[in-house]
Amino acid sequence: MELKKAVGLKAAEYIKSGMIVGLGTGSTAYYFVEEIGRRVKEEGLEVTGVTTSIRTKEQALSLGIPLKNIDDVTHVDITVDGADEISTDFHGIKGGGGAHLIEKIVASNSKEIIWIVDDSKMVDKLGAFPLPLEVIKYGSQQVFNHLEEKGYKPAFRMDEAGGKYLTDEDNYIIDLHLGTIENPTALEAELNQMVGVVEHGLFLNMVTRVLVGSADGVQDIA
Ligand code: ABF
Repeated sequence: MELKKAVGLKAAEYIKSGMIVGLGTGSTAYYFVEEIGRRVKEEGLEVTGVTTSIRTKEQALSLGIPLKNIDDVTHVDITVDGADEISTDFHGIKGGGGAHLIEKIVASNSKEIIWIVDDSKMVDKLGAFPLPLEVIKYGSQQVFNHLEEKGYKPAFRMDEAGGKYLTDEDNYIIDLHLGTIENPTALEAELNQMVGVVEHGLFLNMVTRVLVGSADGVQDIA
C-alpha cells in the first residue's frame, strides 16, 4: 500500500464518534479524509469536521462529512494534517500546499495534533524545504525586499498561469530558501514581528503525535 495511504488510514483509527476533527490538506491528508468519509457512510461514524482549505472542504462535502466553521465550534479534539518537513525535535515546516495559515488556525485550536507523513519528510534540521510566508498583497514587495536584504533568498510563489499564487484568503506566498534553520525559535520570533507577514510555515512545539509511513510500515514516533 502506498505510504501516504497507510498513514492516512492509521490516523483515522484515532477518530471516534462525537469528536470535532480538523481535516488537513495535502496528498497525505487526502487519504485520511477519504477514510473518515468511508466510515461516516459505512459505519455511521458521527463527527464534525473543520477543514483547513477550500480543496479539503470540497472533498469532505463530496463525502458527506458534516462540517462546521472553526468559529462555530468550542474546540477541535484532534487535527490530522500533513507536513513538508519534521525535524528530530518534532518541529515542522508546513505550507507547501499553500494552506498553512488556516492549518495553523485550526491546529492552534486543537487539543491534539497528528501529523501524517512518509519517511521522506523526516529531517535532522528544518530548512531544506522552502519556508512559506503568507503575506498581505499591499506592501508585499517591501516585505520581499526586506527578506532579500536579510539574505533569506525569498521568491514569490507563482501559479500555473505565471501570476502570483493566491491563497484561500487571497494573500500572496513568499517562500524562503534558507537551506538549514539553525534556530527555528529565533526565526519564528523574527518573522512574527514582520509587518505584512500574516503567518509563517514554522509549526514549533505544536504536534502531539507523528505517524511515519515507511517500507517497514507505520511508526508512531512522538
Ligand atoms: C499540508 O500538507 C501542507 O502544509 C503541507 O505542505 C502538505 C504536505 O503535503 P503532502 O502530504 O501532499 O506531502 O499540511
